Amino acid sequence: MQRDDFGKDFTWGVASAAWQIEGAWNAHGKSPSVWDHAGHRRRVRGGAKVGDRGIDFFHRYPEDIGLIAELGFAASRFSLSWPRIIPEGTGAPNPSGLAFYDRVIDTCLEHGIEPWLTLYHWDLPLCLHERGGWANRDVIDWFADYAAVCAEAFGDRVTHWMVCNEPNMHALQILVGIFDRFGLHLRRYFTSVHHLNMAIAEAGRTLSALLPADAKVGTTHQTAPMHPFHPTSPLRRAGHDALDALCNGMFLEPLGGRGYPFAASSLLRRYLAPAVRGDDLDALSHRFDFLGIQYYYPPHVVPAPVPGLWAVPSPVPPRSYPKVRTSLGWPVEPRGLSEVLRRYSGHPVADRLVVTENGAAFPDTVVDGRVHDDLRIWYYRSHLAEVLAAQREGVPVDGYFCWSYADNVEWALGRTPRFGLVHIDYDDDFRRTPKDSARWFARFLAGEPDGGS
Ligand code: GCO
Repeated sequence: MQRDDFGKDFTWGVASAAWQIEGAWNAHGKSPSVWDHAGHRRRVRGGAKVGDRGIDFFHRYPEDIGLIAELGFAASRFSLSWPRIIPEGTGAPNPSGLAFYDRVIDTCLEHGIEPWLTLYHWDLPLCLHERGGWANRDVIDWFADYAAVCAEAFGDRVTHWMVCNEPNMHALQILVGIFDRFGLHLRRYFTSVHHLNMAIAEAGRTLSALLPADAKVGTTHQTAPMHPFHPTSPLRRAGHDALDALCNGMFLEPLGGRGYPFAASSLLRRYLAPAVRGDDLDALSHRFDFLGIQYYYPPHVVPAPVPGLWAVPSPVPPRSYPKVRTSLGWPVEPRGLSEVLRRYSGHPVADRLVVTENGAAFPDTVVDGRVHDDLRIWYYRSHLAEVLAAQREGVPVDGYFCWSYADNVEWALGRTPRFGLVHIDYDDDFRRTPKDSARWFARFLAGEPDGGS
């Protein structure tokens, strides 16, 4: 396997998200986001300082972008922080927030790195959350206005845009009440899901209307193949269909113009249907230029007598499951990646697919200035082989972004899981050390077959 096998136009990049890397949570007029708030309430392992400092990308972006270029990547996917750009959530943008992203974008371009922008990677301005957040239907307009501000500010230099990162995972945070009261907030969850979907479609239209004709507007989704492993159970089919509808279908089917999969789950009929108004189903449908596929592992699913769900992800893996696990306990199952690529090939939401996140956390340590993360190299090689296999079968996938460029703050788990190609020493002024996997990528991207190993 070598770089050229993927084609000359294939985009090789790294991915990250504002709250996970930037720090400077209240610098130059930025207001708190829901994730700053969660950190301050100790809902992030390690407490407030972890999210507040990120990996200090706010100050070190020149070093980071320089390193991304040195490794040979051609693109960097990062997200814009809504509360940095519009501290009050709506209304006037903050000039110094915009200026920060101007500097980041310009530095990328100077290094020959194409910036791929995500508008929203979960850091809703806290002030909007206090007005009901995603459960308040006004959020559809708030979000479209924010999209318009970003398009006007950066559209002259940025070609690739992603509207929203993994709405399904963000909705789960709302479901369990991570931003306020823990519990199961079912009605708020399903209402928020509908508004997220409406906002994604509307912001997609806003971007396409305001950006130059050659701009490419996409959105990303966390895809997971559901593999129920009790083949004899009568609940198997119902459980598969309901879980798949709740994890995937209720997000992508309406965007693709196919409406909500109400038949698959009574929960959808009971809790989501009441949020749908008159022309919503038309407004939900929007064709994007590309769909960002994000894949980590296939959850193992077991039947459970929960009406409307009939199956739950199980913490106990079946015996047939792969033995290699990441430090989060996720099984390493590369074939799942080609499976989801095949599945979304030809989906009406977009013609093109891009793997916008894939990667793994392992317990890395620095020894004599090196991090020997052979497992991560193996992880990337085996997943890239699946991308290539899918492409050879005709799946229109033309890009791959590693999660992540550097170790960073993993949502509720803080600094513990290390997902980076570059190691961050939190005890030594955030010192950056490229791991062996970064060196492997550098060789691979320079054209060495199989990264020279
Ligand atoms: C997600 C996010 C990333 C995560 C990564 C590892 O997929 O949850 O987009 O921000 O950090 O996936 O869990």
